[in-house]
Amino acid sequence: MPPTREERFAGSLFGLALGDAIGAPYEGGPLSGFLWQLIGAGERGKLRWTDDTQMTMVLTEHLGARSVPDPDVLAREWANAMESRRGYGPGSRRLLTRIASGEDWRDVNRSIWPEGSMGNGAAMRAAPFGLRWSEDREARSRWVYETSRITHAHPLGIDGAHLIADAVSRALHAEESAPDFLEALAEETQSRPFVEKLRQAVRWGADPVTPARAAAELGCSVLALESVPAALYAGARFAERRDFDGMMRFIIAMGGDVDTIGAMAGSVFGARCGVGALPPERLVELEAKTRLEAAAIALYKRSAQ
Ligand code: AR6
Ligand code: MG
Repeated sequence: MPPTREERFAGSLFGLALGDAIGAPYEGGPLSGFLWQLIGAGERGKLRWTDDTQMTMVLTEHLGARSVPDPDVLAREWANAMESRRGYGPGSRRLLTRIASGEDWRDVNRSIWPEGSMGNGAAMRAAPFGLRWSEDREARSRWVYETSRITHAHPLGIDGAHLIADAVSRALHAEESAPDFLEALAEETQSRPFVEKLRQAVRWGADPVTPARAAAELGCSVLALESVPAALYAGARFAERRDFDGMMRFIIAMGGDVDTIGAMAGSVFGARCGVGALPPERLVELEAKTRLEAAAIALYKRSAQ
């Protein structure tokens, strides 16, 4: 039996949190992994997630509570929820600190780089838009844009977020092979640099390329242009086999921004396979499950209205 729509919503958000939490100790090499274990925020003894889940949870709650997002309110909610020991990107941390102290996001979002950030920080939190507006591309696209630029004004940062939202909404319905799924996303996106990366993965077809090759050809850094295609490839390939553990082993072996690639891939995996395909022994260890579940249910109800 294919998963219900409600199971897919929960699957996408829990898949994101699990991918993030399982990947976190591997991000940025052994030293930062060790530091995360030692001084990272979160509930001790649990599988602790990072900024990816933190921002996605706040966004999910925001979307569940209203018919359309309010970017000014959302910017303050993100800023107030920021815990610096959750592993935020350096640019985002600085911007959110300034927003928390009362500055308007429009005055700060290009203050570090003139074009804004092209990190993957907007893409990592874009899954809820794919769930909320899975049938309405225009609304999905509009709200991804209006909220991504709060912290990520660079076109590549925003394009990466569109792709993750589109991939999650497609995964809710599609039962395609990984190459067909990636090709459909390439056809939908207007962003040339992303199209090239996606087509690279499409050309591999059903070949099980190694993590080292995927990392070398797609990239796996904090830049959206690298980690978004890598996550879409891993998510699509392993969702076909309902193999979440295999997906995480592959992502850990690729290296780089492991937690965020895990989060993005996990959100696509969960939207396609449902919460029942996530490893139960890891799910019980996850921190803040009740809050995440409530947020998923509210978003589901809102999108069903
Ligand atoms: N020009 C040059 N370098 C850039 C530019 C630019 N326009 N934009 C970003 N970078 P940031 P994020 C580089 O700081 O995207 C966390 O682990 C620059 O080195 O905006 O929110 C999250 O979980 C910058 O510091 O953060 C994500 O995994 C970096 O890209 C990850 O970090 C990241 O951009 C990125 O989070
Ligand atoms: Mg990260």
